[in-house]
Amino acid sequence: MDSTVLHKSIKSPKWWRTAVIYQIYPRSFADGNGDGIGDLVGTTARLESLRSLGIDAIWFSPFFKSPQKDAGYDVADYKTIDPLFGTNQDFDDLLAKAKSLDLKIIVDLVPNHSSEEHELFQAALNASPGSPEREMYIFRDGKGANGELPPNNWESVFGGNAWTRTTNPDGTRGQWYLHIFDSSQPDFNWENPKVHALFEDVLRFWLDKGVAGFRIDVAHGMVKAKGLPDVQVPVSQTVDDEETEHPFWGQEGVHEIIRSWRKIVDEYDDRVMCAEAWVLPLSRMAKWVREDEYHQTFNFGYLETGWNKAGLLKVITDSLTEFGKVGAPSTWVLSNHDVIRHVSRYGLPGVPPQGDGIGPNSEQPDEAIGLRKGRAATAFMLGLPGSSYIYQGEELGLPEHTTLDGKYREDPTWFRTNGERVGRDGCRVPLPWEAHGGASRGFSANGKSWLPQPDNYARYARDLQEGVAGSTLELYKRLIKLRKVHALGSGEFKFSPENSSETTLAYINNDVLVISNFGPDSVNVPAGELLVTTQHDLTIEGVLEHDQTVWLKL
Ligand code: TEU
Ligand code: CA
Repeated sequence: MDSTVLHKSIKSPKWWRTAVIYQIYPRSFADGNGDGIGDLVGTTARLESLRSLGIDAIWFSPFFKSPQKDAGYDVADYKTIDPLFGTNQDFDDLLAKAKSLDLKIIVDLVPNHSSEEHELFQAALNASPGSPEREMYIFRDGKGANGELPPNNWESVFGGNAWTRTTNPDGTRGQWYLHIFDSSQPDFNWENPKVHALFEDVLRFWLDKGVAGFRIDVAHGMVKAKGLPDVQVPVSQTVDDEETEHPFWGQEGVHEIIRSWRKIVDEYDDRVMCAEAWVLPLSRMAKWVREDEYHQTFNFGYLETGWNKAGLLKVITDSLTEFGKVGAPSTWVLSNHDVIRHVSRYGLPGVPPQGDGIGPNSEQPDEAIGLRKGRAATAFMLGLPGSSYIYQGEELGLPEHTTLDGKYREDPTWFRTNGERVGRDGCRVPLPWEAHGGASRGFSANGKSWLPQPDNYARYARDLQEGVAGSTLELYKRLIKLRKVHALGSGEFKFSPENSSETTLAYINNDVLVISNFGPDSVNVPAGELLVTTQHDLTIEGVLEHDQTVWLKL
């Protein structure tokens, strides 16, 4: 470790370069009409809580018209709010209130696939092979004497085959269509200019409404290799070396699409596109955020690093170096709706593969140590320069629901693997707002909730933490506030070898020294004005205990 400056301070950064962006998973944030599913009216009523948290922007997971086979990532109409969540008017009202609270709104764009219920897919099913309707999606004849075998060996991310065979109107078997995700999510054919036109129109529709930008789902998908060749390497959802080509992840042609979107987005003032691209290593990920492409991309390398000193030292160095080379800010993220909540990951000796989840038969996390490490990890993350993402509930220290009964599960992963992989529902459970707010703890006025909360959620309810010194909620508020006061999002950043030891890692961002202790023993910290610490409120007495982070003013 040396003290090279890895990030230079930026004088007047664009808002998204330093923003703390809060992810709302709409069906689990707040229910306004008592059906047990979160919605826009419920969310609008709770918006002040996000203002007080101090965040800059909200990214909403999809709330568009959808049969909800993949919790809304199967979109049937990109310009209409699903009645489950409300109306387009409810969205306009939400946007207006957010604006009055100085909160920006980012919406989710799902361009790789639609729902099977999208009118274009229905038209394709009802049209004949080779027709313009079928050309909107990826239909192929099967292999084998009677077309009974799928066109290639591609597998669905959720398990099983990535192809489903259609049935003709006369009952005979027909062509196959491609779905990299669930069979209810047919992939669009991005070779077709009409698909480009469709999404350009969608972009403008939401930009004209005044959203601050888009989170782009499967942002490195869309284009498939010519001829749809078999996957050679074992089927994996990420490309994780420098060179290997993959027939459906990170094809060169995707960059052209992004450039065309960037032109549209740049016609508007100060909007942003954030890419969900599970691509590693970081040098490869950085190609998605070159000057004329996406503005930023979720740093999944950081998310996967875990609570360990050497790993964080490396991933931060690589991130700031690689994103720096292309002039993009790095982002930092620990949790989202696809991964086990980070406090629960840190409570386990090893982390299950992404998307697998934790079920009643799995090893159970240690809740106390997980929370402790989780708080320390968040404090370490929020001092870094760039933009940070927070997933709803983590500001409460909320753990994963790790014992959810199979009968409640909705993730397609659960169905497609016959329960072998329990899937992602455990991180999607509705939020506890009030400890004594009925069976769903204030999520819904009548106690309903589409997934039941585990008993321990009572301890994490927001009202128990509001204004309580040392609570996770107050810790997040303080970190986000200090981050602004000291301009850490755009700060000059370097590691601090002189303040690090064998078990601690220290960095300096502007005038703030951040130290985390990863080891089992307490260590002494240098004198300095205490700004925040993750284990004691306001007093520290010069000692940093295990799994604790402290911010000191230099
Ligand atoms: O995820 C894309 C993706 O590749 C993974 O995060 C995937 O969800 C995970 O590996 C499954 O275990 C995005 C969304 O974030 C996710 O919620 C959707 O299910 C998926 O796209 C399909 O739209
Ligand atoms: Ca509702």
